[in-house]
Amino acid sequence: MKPVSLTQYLTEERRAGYGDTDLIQLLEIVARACKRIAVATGKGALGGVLGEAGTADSISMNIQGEAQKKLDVISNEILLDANAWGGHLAACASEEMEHPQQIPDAYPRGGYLLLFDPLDGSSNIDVNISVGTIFSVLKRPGGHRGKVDTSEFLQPGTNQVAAGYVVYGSCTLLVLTLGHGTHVFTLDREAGSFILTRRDVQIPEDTSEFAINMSNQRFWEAPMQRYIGDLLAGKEGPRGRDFNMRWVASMVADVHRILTRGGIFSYPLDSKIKAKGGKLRLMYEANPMSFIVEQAGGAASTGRGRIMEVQPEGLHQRVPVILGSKNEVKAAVQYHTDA
Ligand code: AHM
Ligand code: MG
Repeated sequence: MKPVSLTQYLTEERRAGYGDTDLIQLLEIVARACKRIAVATGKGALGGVLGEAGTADSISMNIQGEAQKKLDVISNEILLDANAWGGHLAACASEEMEHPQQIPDAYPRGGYLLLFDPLDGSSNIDVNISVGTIFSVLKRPGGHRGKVDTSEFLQPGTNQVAAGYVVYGSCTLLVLTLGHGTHVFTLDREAGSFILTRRDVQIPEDTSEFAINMSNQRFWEAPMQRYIGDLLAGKEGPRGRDFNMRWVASMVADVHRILTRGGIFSYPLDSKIKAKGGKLRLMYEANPMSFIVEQAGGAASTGRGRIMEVQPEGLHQRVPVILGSKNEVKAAVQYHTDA
């Protein structure tokens, strides 16, 4: 079979009625920007991209109160620059910036809103472990013109028209959904184009593998303590089988493993982060990943409800996350319901 490029795939999607020309152009521009991030990431120490942003005396902090890595800043700038001029966007919002970035007055303003975590898994940059970019696309609410207000971004995940992530790993992968199936594209580094390598990914419904940061165990709420306790009890416990554990600490890599062979991923609420509402960000991480996982036959919940139905109250809102193989997510949620 002839290889299908991202451009061909998107063109065929548009012909089939999924997405318009502006959305297709927007996704192509995001993919192109991610290729530049892949190049920057791949240079490592040779490109001077490792380490913290800012100076030794004053490390640069983002709106989340986290120290920014050089590659966080570079990736954010690449995505902003690439998306400024196309005429398909009304504004961008980024995990790294307090307020949305308006489209410069020199360019036309379009009807879409783009949200992204420019470099997910920042703590893994300097140790050569996979990192990634996560993005989500919404439509600007009808009737709005001029500068975009933050409130226009505050739409539930069910409103997403597209979402994706790119993993900068041993190979560079783009995983994308436009709302009918989740598809994987691999970057052909010689040709410089993304090629469709898995159509309609299906996450196995059952799994014996979980991903969670176990060092937080004593801080979790009771239902999560009980659920993971039962997994750890293995064959002799109530689940009657042994479970394996993985934790990359790059959500893109952990979710990609689940897309490939199944599994459950969780970053639950714990007493250290309770005031913040969770660790992962609803708009930049939880919603796009939930859309991708649901479109691959998986499930995504806060433990109390479907992530994509959470009504956002702030751009940088955080939520507890449980996602992956459908039946296992259901089992984990049941512990919360019982409580
Ligand atoms: P980041 O966007 O600042 O990199 O933070 C998100 C990351 C996720 O990729 C990952 O699942 C989680 O934080 C890891 O957290 P921890 O270091 O607490 O295990
Ligand atoms: Mg992140």
